[in-house]
Amino acid sequence: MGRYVNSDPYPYPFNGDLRPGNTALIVIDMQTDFCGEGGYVDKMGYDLSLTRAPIAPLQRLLSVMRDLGYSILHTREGHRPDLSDLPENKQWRSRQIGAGIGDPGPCGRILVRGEPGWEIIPELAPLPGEAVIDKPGKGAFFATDLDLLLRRQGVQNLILSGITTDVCVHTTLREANDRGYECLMLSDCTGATDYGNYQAALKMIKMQGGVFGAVAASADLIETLQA
Ligand code: C5J
Repeated sequence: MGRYVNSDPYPYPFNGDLRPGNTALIVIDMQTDFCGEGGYVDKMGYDLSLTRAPIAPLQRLLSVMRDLGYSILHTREGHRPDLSDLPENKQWRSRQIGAGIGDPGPCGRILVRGEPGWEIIPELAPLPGEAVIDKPGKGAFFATDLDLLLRRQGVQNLILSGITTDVCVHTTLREANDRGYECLMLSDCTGATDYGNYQAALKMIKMQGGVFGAVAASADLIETLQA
């Protein structure tokens, strides 16, 4: 029997074992720096509507998954105020496009922990008890305790959302895939600074029979969870 989501290129999860005890939603980097006015992405000159697109679908999904008792985790990309965990080349590259990590901006120092721009946007604020993973890099598994938390909870299925699809979400997806997690990317709950990259990032997941997992719309996930 099993429970499956109507997803592409195969019904998710591969084994039909989808339940609160083994499934978590991770909401990646929904911070002002990535989708708010005056933040890092705004300073680089990108169209904020692309990275804000997932907000409303995520609000609906969070409400459903919280009610059904699914595990929810959030991540924040950011660096220590003394920048001791900021690779020199990462800072140099960000300065090339006029949004230097650690430099002052309209939302405080860019991508620095504790600054207003680094906070998760209020629309998607974590609830008490939901884990928040602070990460210095793109991937949420690098230099964090995410894997430990997921394994302690018995999570096998990881549902990915957040921004940006082609950078932090994809890096996390790839890290999760290599660790054996069964991954689902939600197409309407993620966004990128470049629409072509967003489309390509989703396409990459589905190639080779689902080389990184599967892709679904949140409505299809919700339909399965509520059935
Ligand atoms: C980036 C992210 N784009 N959250 N970070 O630097 O995708």
